[in-house]
Amino acid sequence: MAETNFVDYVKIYCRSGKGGRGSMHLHRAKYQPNGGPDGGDGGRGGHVYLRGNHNFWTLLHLRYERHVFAGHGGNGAKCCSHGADGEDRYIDVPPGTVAYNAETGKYICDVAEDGQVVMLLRGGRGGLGNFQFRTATNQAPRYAQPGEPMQEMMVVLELKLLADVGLVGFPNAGKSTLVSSLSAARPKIAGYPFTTMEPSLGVVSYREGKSFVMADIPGIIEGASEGRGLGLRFLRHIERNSLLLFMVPADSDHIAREYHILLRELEKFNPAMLDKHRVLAVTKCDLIDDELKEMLKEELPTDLPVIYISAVTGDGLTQLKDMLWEELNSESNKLQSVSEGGALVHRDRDIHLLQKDFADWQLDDISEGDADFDEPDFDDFDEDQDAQEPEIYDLADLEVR
Ligand SMILES: Nc1nc2c(ncn2[C@@H]2O[C@H](COP(=O)(O)OP(=O)(O)OP(=O)(O)O)[C@@H](O)[C@H]2O)c(=O)[nH]1
Ligand SMILES: [Mg+2]
Repeated sequence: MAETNFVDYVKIYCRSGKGGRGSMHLHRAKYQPNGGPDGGDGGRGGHVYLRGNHNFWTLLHLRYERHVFAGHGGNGAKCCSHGADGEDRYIDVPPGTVAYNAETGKYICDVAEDGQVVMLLRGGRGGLGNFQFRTATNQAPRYAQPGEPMQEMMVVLELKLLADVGLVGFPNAGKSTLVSSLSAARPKIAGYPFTTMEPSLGVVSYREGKSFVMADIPGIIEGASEGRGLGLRFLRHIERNSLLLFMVPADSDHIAREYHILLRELEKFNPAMLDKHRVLAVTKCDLIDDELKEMLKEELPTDLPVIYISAVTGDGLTQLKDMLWEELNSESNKLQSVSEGGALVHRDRDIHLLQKDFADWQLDDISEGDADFDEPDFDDFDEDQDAQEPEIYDLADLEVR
């Protein structure tokens, strides 16, 4: 199968820069043999940031850029010269990206808006030069500080699409057909299960130029939480939505039972999904007559609004739009609008699942084709260091002396 361009899940290795070391230097010049300490401070190491950028739709650009290294800070030098700060690195991600620590599964941050910048790893601080340590009683300190070490982390970035309404249903429920009839999106539609393999968005226009976004995701089957079908991986794309539209075909055996199976699978994925507003659409109602519709009414769930629709004949689509718009704008839903991040509760990822997802991703890969990863020895890190190799101490040691 051709590889898809929709990449919503990547693992990258990030490393901030280490701080440059402070210089230990004593000034000497003509007629000034004991010029005093003049060793400058080291520069700070570069930070690694995540930055929301709406020009990106997926994480495809990060698929082949798996290592992000910020620059190291330059060392301090004589004449109180401050070392250069290391270059910061920005990882551009589409708004809606969430970062997790790949080794522990812990949630780190959420980049929900364009231009939002979040620091992922802090660069090491530069060490102080001996100029900073001069005192009345020690006028020629022969020590300087080393820079702080860098930080490194394996990060998993997950894209959670930003949409208002998420479609939930078994395969073949008619989800893609609904999106294509309500919006200009043209997802693939066919009469076999799992036609939709990757999520897509459609903008539904409503009255008076208003619109909302609908997310079509692959179908869910019973046991998806244990990995059946395409699993529940795609559910993260509707985690952020404030409204869920459940879709059950009219010709299914028992509508309420199917609805409860879907609900249970959502709960296993993230119990917070059940806090969202829900609407149930009984699809393909052109297949049944009015008499059967009346009979079916008895077996419908009663805890949410239900509507009969047919994407083929167009029955009920206007009422569905009205209903969705009303639910989206209801007072209780406004309290947890997407922009406020209230509709999403981030849970730490199960570390075993993360490891399984990236089983083929080895840390050894880093050494291949990445010369920078061979860590330079601290001493040959800066060649233009003063000719006289300084003795380096940590501040903690200094207090003991
Ligand atoms: N009669 C009738 N058939 C429909 C209707 N909506 C969809 N279908 C048919 O149902 C089949 C499945 O439709 P899809 O839209 O691909 O279903 P899906 O829920 O996106 O399925 P997956 O992508 O596999 O999860 C197609 O053959 C559609 O033509 C409807 O309102 N009436
Ligand atoms: Mg589909």
